[in-house]
Amino acid sequence: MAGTPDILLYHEEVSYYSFRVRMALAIKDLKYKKRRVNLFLSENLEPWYMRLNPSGLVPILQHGETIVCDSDKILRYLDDAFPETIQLCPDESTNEGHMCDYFKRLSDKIDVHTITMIAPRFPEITKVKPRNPMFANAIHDQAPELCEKYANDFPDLAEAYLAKKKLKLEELLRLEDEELVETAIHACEDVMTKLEEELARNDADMMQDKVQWLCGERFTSADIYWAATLYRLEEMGYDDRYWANGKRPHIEAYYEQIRSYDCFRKSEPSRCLLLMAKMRPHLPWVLAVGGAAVAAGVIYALIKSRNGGKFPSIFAKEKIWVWTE
Ligand SMILES: N[C@@H](CCC(=O)N[C@@H](CS)C(=O)NCC(=O)O)C(=O)O
Repeated sequence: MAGTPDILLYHEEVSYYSFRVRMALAIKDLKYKKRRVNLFLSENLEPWYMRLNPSGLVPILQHGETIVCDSDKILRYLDDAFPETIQLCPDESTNEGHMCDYFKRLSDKIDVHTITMIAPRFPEITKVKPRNPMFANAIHDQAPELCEKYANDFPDLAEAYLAKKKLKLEELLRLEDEELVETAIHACEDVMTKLEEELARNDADMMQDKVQWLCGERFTSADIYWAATLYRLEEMGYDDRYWANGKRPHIEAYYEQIRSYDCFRKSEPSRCLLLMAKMRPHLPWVLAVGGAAVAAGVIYALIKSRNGGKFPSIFAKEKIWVWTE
């Protein structure tokens, strides 16, 4: 593995933008350390993090003394800082560079935030069922108050906290915005149609035996953008609506190709975390059944030990499982 160990990625496992950066680091085969910033516990609002990135957003890449915020800037930085690694952002003056920019902007037309955080509240509009339940309560209604408190407690960060508080209040107001969800869902449909057309055109141009990515033979940052976008749409249950089962066969095939790319698999959010999130609503049942099983085990062991290592049969003639005290 190439690279330097003094790279530290502040990220959230399930964050869309963090996924982009993890993928870039995997493709570049760069060794790095990770520090999870738990957005579900508002760790990104803690002063130590706001000092690193006053916008309180993940991811951040720290390379030695250099701190880079924003996934797109990080991708570009990694190309510049490690020119010997696979380059992901082609020169903007080339045809490949134009295409890369075009596909990235196309992906950014999808309102991922609304689709992830707000749309699940309106299943009658989306007509889909999220596979990842983690986002259901991801917007904290306490966040504005927390920002206010931190603004008072840490005057050096007051400006950043008050700006964040304003954004968090706006975010809360959008929670009930049905129209916003309608717009996001339909805009996404249009973007998918456009992507399908572009991929069909690429397919027609495709040279035999050559893997075709969005901008040609090379995997670029445009593919990273789309890998993260299609993954998120799938997590939120939109694959059936937008591309699966032959609906948009070129997107289906392209996503299949992405999914089988080992750098994608290495960078996916932890399965264990997702499983835990899925189990969470059933936690009372899991605890009750688990607790009952443990209690039964203890009683069984106790009875056995009191009866010389044997568990009495319920058909036994004599009653042998008596307490000896
Ligand atoms: N433009 C930024 C966006 C980063 C972003 O929105 N991150 C989200 C997680 S996917 C976040 O940190 N949200 C926390 C918050 O809004 O307070 C990038 O590309 O890195």
